[in-house]
Amino acid sequence: MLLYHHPLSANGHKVKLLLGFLSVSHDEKTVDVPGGEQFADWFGVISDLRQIPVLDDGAVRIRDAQAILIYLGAKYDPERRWWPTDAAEQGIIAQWLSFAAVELQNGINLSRLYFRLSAPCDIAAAQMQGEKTLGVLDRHLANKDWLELGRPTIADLACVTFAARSGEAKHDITAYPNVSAWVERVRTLPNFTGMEGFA
Ligand SMILES: N[C@@H](CCC(=O)N[C@@H](CS)C(=O)NCC(=O)O)C(=O)O
Repeated sequence: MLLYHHPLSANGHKVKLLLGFLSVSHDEKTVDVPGGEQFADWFGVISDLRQIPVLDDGAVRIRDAQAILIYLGAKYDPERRWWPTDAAEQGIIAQWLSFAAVELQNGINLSRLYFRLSAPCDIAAAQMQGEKTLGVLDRHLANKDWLELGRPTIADLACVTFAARSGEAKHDITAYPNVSAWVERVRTLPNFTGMEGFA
């Protein structure tokens, strides 16, 4: 199994979290996205979207962090704790996968890329979106340890790295105490895999 990623990628980190929690052995290849390596000819063969993360598991190659979380949770977790089999439980978890890919990506993650890598974006809109999503998470996590099902699932993994790195996006996570406590809860799970600023 080979994961294409970059150490600063929050989307890549989500996948590394689950690989670690499930103790799935794998190799990693860094794609120098800040340096533009995603536009190299060789990577176009790996991903037509030219984005990381991509997981190559021999018979299958999958792009998109959320899709990869589903695949790993279905294939490498025999107890199906991270990605359950029940339709209703899958539906409520999928809400958060979508929230991660749309609302969190277009808010906190865009702001991160703007402040860290000078990526062009409407920073005022991204910041407003970031505050909105942190508020949604904070209200949802009041009196809850985990996003759904009373235990950690791929819903938490899809969302938590963006929240943990929200300081880099110039959001004040201390204004969201339920989010701060949840980030810490994930960070202290056994076999947690860290990244810069979330270690
Ligand atoms: N929907 C994708 C988004 C992936 C994404 O935005 N990847 C970024 C790095 S975190 C990337 O590869 N950007 C390079 C580019 O778009 O040129 C996912 O959730 O994995």
